[in-house]
Amino acid sequence: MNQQLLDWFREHPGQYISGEELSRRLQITRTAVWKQINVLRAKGYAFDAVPKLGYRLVAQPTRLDEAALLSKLAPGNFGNRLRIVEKTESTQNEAAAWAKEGVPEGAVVLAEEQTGGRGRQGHVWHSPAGKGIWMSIVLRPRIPLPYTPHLTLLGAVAMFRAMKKLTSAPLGIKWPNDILADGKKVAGILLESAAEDERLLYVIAGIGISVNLDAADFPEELQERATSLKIMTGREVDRASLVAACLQELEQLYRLYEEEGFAPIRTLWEAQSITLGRQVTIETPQGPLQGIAEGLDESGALLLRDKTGTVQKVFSGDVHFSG
Ligand code: BTX
Repeated sequence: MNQQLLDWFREHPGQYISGEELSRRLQITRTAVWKQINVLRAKGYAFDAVPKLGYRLVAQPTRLDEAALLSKLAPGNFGNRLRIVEKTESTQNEAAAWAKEGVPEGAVVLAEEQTGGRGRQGHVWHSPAGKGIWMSIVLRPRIPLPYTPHLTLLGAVAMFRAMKKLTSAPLGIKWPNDILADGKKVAGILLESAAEDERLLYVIAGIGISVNLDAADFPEELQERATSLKIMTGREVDRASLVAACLQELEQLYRLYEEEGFAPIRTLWEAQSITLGRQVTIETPQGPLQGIAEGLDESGALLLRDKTGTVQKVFSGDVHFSG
């Protein structure tokens, strides 16, 4: 039904088509026409609706095109094994299944839309169609299991650098894995790993970037907390270029980490952090902790100085700025 409706609009570019005519052509009620238009709007199509004239198709979503994306990547590197799916529950699941089949490091799964996108600790990651980067990368790091938090911080720096390259949005990294723009979340990274006998088998690095979402694309409860690159800069960003930049930055930092360990990553992370030097409250699994965030230790834990002067290591939690 969607397809027939779209075909009709594409055959009449720039023209208004009345609801009555559409209902006659497609043999559905006018209410059904209106519902179908809204389904298409949710997929990224934009329509003008003018009383008495009808509907006019004014914008179509740009699709992530495999050939276009591959042409932007350096040969033999991250992203050369690439799967782009229209809709999936979560690219994390697709990438994990692929990793179990033995796909090499650097394989990437991208989805136009996720129906069950997830963040840390069971959070929902809102992933509407055609406007974001929802991707998972298979990594096979040769590091001890307790070092995996390094990769979260490395991923955040890579995303930050890629987004900085292509946009003018005022970005900063919030510990451990968020990219904020003007205090609102614009991107996040989720690491999920599989291990056997303390040995890492693979890590799936999930990257979510709200690229071309408009304010109305976010559910009400996220309006205050989330934003997109388009909202921040007033411009659409080419998603294929941003995917390519993310993969390039990620691979470069990953090689640096393999060669020199965590120290250079830690310096890069600290330089872009908006968490350090601030008074924060951290909701940890063990309860809230308050203090001043002072830096990272060699494991990637956040060093928090409380009001008695004691420095604690925090391994996971949600940071809230309190001053
Ligand atoms: P997180 O747990 O740090 O952040 C989740 C929180 O971010 C939510 O509770 C909500 O407040 C906010 N949020 C949800 N959706 C969005 C959005 N689209 N833009 C901005 N803020 C949002 C962060 O988890 C890690 C997210 C990784 C998402 C990727 S997408 C590809 C891969 N597949 C998958 O299922 N997850 C990863």
